[in-house]
Order: sequence, then structure tokens, then C-alpha cells
Amino acid sequence: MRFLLLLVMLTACAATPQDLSGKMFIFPQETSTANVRLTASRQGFGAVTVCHRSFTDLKRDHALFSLATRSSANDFMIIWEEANKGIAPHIKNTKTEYKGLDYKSNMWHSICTTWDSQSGLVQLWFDGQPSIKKFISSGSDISVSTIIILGQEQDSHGGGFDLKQSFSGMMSDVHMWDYTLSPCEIRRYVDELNFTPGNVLNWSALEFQITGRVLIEDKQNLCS
Ligand SMILES: [Ca+2]
Repeated sequence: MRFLLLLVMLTACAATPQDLSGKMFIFPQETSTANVRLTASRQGFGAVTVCHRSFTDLKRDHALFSLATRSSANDFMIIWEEANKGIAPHIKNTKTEYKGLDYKSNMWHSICTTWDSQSGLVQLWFDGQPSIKKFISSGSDISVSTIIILGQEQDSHGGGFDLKQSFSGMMSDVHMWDYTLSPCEIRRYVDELNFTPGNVLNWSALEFQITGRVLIEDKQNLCS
């Protein structure tokens, strides 16, 4: 009975959403282990928008968002590829690449990625600027059994991490929706105005689990 109570308390603790408004995750080391696993509030997506802000000085590949399912490790994955100097969305294990972005080190970048399974088109909004729409994958949804990880790139469902693709730096304002956001909604996100928070991942009510050295601090660390 006591064990059961402890179990219930632990479960309740892990499942309590936290308001991370004004805060950021800090990944202060390059490891193949440190990560944050995010709990999606719904599963199975015919359309997706993922937005996040990140800050790094890495000069190698690094994953910005990794969503794996049992059927595919790269069901929805966003990675900077140093060799190609581009941001590569992977959706349903298919990849496309956006080059020519002003992806500078040591400053915040807002990145939103939209996709819908009907048209199969993906679009990247980099610091509020829309890319061209590219065909990536159509006809089937992102299935249930999603595992969403920040800080590492999944080569298998919930694992297969590689230090050379890990993220170090800061990350904030991670939201995910199960529909494509309008250009005006994306503008509001980029400008940090009121916007409709993610209905799959919501930074102001985020369920997550930290493994290894990842810290949470206030984002505002400059005098203003
Ligand atoms: Ca990998």
C-alpha cells in the first residue's frame, strides 16, 4: 500500500506540467546522454507545426528537435547539417534541406517548421522569413507512439544518441501544434506576442523529463 502510494506520487510528480515562460533549457556540455524528453498531449498527426528558439556556437551537426515513432526514428526531425550548411527537416524518414539561411552562432534563432500530409509540403520559417515550400512526404500521418527529445538525435525509438549530433547551448519556447499555423500566427510567435500556444507541446504547460546535465534558468540574462 505504501509502495503504491509512492508510485502514485511519483507518477503525479512526473506528469505535472510546468510553466516555463521566460525560461530556457541549458545544455552546457557536449554529451551523448543529456536530453529532455517531452510528453505530447496528443498523438497521431496529419499536420504539424513545431516552433522553437535556440542559441548555440556549435560548428558541427546538431539536432534541434527529434520526434521518433516505432515505425521511424526520424518521423519529424530538425537538424543543422554543417557539411551542407543547411537546416534539414526529416519527416517520415524523408529529408529535405534549406540552405542559404543566416544561421549565425551566438544568437537566438526562431525556427518554425510546418508540414501537412495531404499536400506533403514542408515549409521552414527562419527568424520569421518563410522558405519555399518543398515536397517531402504525403499520404500518411505521423503515427502514435511518439517520443520527442531535445538535446539528442534519436537513431532508434527513444535512443541511439550520437555526441556528434547532440545539441549544446540554450533552447526555449518549444511549441507543437497538430495543424499548420497561419503566417500571422507564426509572426506572433516570432515577435513573442500573444499567440495560440501549442496543443501538442505547450512551453507554458510543459510535461518533461530531464536526463543528465540540463538546467533551467531565466532566459533574460542581459541587463535591459
Ligand atoms: Ca543519428
